[in-house]
Amino acid sequence: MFFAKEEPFALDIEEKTMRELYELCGADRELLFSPYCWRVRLALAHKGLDFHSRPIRFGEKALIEFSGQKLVPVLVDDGQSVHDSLAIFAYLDQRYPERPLLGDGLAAERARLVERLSFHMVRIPLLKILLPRIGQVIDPADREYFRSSREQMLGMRLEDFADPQGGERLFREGVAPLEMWLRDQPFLEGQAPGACDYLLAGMLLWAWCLGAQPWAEDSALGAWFTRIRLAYEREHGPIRRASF
Ligand SMILES: N[C@@H](CCC(=O)N[C@@H](CS)C(=O)NCC(=O)O)C(=O)O
Repeated sequence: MFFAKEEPFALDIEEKTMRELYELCGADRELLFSPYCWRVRLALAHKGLDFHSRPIRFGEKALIEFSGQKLVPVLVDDGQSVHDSLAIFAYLDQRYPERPLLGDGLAAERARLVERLSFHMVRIPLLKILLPRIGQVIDPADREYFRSSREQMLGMRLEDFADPQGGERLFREGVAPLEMWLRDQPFLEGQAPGACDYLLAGMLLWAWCLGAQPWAEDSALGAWFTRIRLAYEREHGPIRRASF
């Protein structure tokens, strides 16, 4: 199991087939590059829960209409559909209480704060770096939708927002407090990883899958990320990475 000392749950075939994760993929269906979907993959690995992957492209969102909204990840577990990465963490804790992700109410609120902070300190800088790469890995049929939806979201042309060098600088500034934090302990949550680790590691996996790594391998953050990635890969095999 993923970092825990105990053995994984014994999952029978029936239980595995009941669980599905709808997640975003590129033209290459094995290239999964959504930070939010990676969070959920890491959370499922933490719980030792297996699932069937349902990779979907931007143009295939009709496949998640049943969830009543338009974003992935969507987890379907035991006939129940849950969307939004943090809501999925909460659902998993409630349904599978062993090896908590969020923990009690106060801890869950703290994770929400980390989510908000990581949105501005990590997601925006990474988006500046990754936008041109995303444009290249998605299905060509999705490019127009990607451009118009993101330009509307950002309020500017993609070319004006994308700035790989500026993004790297902003990223380094954004993660500086985390770098210091991780010099004192192996995980953001202490001696073992929890929701905050996965919320942030999902963001870094987004960059990593798209062939970018704006952190130094030998930094405390780099070592933390590699620990989480290798633990995941030991259980689930190598993560598909785009090369540019
Ligand atoms: N708050 C949501 C955000 C989910 C989200 O933004 N998903 C993106 C993929 S990274 C998506 O589905 N985009 C589809 C689209 O923009 O059409 C979460 O944490 O799960």
